[in-house]
Amino acid sequence: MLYLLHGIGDIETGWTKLGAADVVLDNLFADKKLVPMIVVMPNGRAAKDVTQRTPWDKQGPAFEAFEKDLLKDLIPFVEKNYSVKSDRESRALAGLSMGGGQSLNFGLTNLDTFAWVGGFASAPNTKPIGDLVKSPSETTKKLKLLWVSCGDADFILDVSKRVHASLDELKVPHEWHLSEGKHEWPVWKVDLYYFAPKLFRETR
Ligand code: FER
Repeated sequence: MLYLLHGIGDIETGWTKLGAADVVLDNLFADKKLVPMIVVMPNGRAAKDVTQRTPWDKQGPAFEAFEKDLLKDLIPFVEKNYSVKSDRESRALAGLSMGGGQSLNFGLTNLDTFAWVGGFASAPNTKPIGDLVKSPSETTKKLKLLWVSCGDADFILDVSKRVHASLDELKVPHEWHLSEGKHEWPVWKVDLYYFAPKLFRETR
């Protein structure tokens, strides 16, 4: 199960309509590069009146509040209604920008729920790593993959750089990918292309 989250300008259709996630993943699967997986692409705003057209500085709380929806509502719903694996090592959480910040914020503080976490071009909603990694040894032990990536010309590259440097300082293993590009879909599609094949495999 991969829970894949969108950014501030998108809704739940962003990853397929603009990111062609279905096509990228189907092609990887056809090439035998992907462990079969089910991808859930929810709307990541938990607020009644906040949409992708709401000014950016007013959207933060809706993205933050989604943690409770994801953990207490969406994942239980999926696992109750569909025949899916429901152990932590069968759950991945990744996203782009605001969704990248959500993935790092929620993933790193819920290690009993997720073993695979990815932040693509994570936004300033990303909390300081000191808040997310209380025990570097536990994080290291429990995470199968921690992926941090960004385009080299992204206007919020400093967020990912800070995450990468902080994780290095704490000696928490992670994959750091600096790719070519701005804050744009071509970068995130490539992120998905390289991130997804790593999921749900033996790592050590
Ligand atoms: C910001 C810069 C970028 C910000 C949010 C973003 C809320 C998010 C971008 C995206 O999701 O694509 O200052 O503040």
